[in-house]
Amino acid sequence: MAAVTPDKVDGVSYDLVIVANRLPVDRVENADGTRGWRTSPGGLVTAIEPVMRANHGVWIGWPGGTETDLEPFEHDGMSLAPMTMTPEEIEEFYEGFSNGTLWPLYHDVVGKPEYHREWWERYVSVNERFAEKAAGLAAKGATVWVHDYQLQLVPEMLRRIRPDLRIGFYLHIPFPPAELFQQLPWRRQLLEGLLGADLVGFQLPGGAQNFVRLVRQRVGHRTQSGTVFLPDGREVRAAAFPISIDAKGFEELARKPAVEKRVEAIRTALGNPKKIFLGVDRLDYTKGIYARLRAFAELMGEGHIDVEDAVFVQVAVPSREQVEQYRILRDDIDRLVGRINGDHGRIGRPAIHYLHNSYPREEMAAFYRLADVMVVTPYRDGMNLVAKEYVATRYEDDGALVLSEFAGAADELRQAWLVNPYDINGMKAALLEAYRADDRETTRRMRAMRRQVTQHDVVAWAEAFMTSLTDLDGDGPHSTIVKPPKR
Ligand code: GDG
Repeated sequence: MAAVTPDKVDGVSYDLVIVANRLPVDRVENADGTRGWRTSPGGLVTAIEPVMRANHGVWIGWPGGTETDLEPFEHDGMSLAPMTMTPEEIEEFYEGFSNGTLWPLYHDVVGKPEYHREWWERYVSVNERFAEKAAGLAAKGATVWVHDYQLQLVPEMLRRIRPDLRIGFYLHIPFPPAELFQQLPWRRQLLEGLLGADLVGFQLPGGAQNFVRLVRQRVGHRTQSGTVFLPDGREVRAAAFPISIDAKGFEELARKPAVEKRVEAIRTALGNPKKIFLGVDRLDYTKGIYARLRAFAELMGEGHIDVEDAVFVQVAVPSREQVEQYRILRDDIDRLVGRINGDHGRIGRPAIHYLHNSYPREEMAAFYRLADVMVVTPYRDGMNLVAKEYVATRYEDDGALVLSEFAGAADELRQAWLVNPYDINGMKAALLEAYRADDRETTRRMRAMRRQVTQHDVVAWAEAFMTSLTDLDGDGPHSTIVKPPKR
């Protein structure tokens, strides 16, 4: 790996460096044919942007696509350093090792992980490029915050080049139990990659425990509760930092008159059903879309729910369409929706409104406001922000949430109707209960969940991680990370 002199690559150096697979912007084509950037919607940008601004930070990531002549640029007051990606890297690093190996393995092997040596080699080389880029942009003693499963080798690679840095890593998806993780032919390298960080953050305490146990068993380091003791005297902390959303922002959005108007327009277009069920997911096999639609259809078939009274709106956001498993899933769901509507729909009254599309944030808020029963039933999910967003928009303390026990969010949203997504009968019972629940019941539950989500928002999450990282004793002087002002 090339040696990089700190401080002066690209002429600028930064006290805070965010490293994530994706940049927080998407390419857009302006009306006059010129190309520009648009901040991508999402919790991570909302969380990290204030910390970036307060600290003269830079964000390193891939902007999507295969453009090669990308220079660092400023957007919306954020400094962004784009990483290029060749078609081979997209195929082997991104679609291959990240989404064909790690994603299914880390989600309880809900899909079958594939192990290919070429994919692994590409994962190593892309991680190396990210590490070198971060090494070049970080000021002396800077803090680097690396994100997610695509970049697990970066902490160790970065530390090798720049031992002066303070390095944090956060995993957005679950960290699997040892029994599954040990399938991975490169398990030791990944653990050692993560051990380059001073702090490794997980969604839930279980993830941190799985990691520490694996480090003890597979790498042989001494550990004590959440701390790993390395032979060179360095300590690595593993802990849980459940991610959240911009709860206030979502509520404000939901209260906009334009959104309220959209809610009424959509309700009318749906034929004013008494109750609306809603699912919003990336079209991913971990999200349990198929089973939930089947459960709903059976309730209709058995006469518990009438198509004149209720409708299910399922938004499935296109995702990873180049990956074979995702194409198969799409076909399966298309067929199922067709069958259910054929069996249970009437003229002008389909049982399921299926939307394979993505929408602006306002429209998302309108969907959430519209839903009497929100159905979030993943087989495994690191957190699931959709569940929290639904809660944030229900400012009248109404609406029912049916939530999988296997979503990280279930740890905090205890008052939801919690279900085991593998148990179709159990899911049917919960859907029916939520459908029939009276106002007192839904209000009692929603009020408690709203308290949780508003008090633990995404800014609190970022602050907790940063505070924990800066409080650790490191070697040598590190730059001070400033907390963003309170909203
Ligand atoms: C991973 C982990 C963890 C969706 N459709 C549209 C749209 N969205 C937004 C939602 C939400 C986000 O995308 C989806 O987040 P989730 O958490 O539900 O799921 P993943 O994408 O799988 O996220 C997950 C998360 O990382 C964060 O750590 O919670 O467990 O799997 O914010 O609102 N946004 C817009 N249009 C859409 O059509 N604007």
